[in-house]
Amino acid sequence: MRRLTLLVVVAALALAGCGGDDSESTAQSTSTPTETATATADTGGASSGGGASSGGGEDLKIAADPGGALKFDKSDLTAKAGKVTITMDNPSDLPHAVEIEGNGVEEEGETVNKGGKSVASADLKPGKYEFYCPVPGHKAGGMTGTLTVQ
Ligand SMILES: [Cu+2]
Repeated sequence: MRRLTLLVVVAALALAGCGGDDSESTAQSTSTPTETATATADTGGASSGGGASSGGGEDLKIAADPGGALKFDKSDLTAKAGKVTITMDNPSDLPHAVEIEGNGVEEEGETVNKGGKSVASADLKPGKYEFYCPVPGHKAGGMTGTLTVQ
């Protein structure tokens, strides 16, 4: 009986511990927009230069493979809901562009040659989107990735 009681106490303590963690993480995920914004800004802030400071949204930067491979330097992007802009640098000898597509959105940037920048911008709600190079054959060749909007 004593052992049982001990076990119960230990279990209760463990549960209490878990419960505390749970409510904390729940509070974080459902917290104020300010807190969420701060958390996301940490990942995007370094490259966006503070462009995402007001009204949500995010400025994202990617680049085509400089060696001419059919890929971007990133295959996963994350942004806050709002006006999301993807700017793609093209350091390769092939023409490339960037397009955002998904959930009824389709925004295609200009196709640019070496040294150019292709920009696609759209007002995005939370969800999963695709970004890819719309130059024929390039998406199929691997020039594609996932954009997650939170
Ligand atoms: Cu391309």
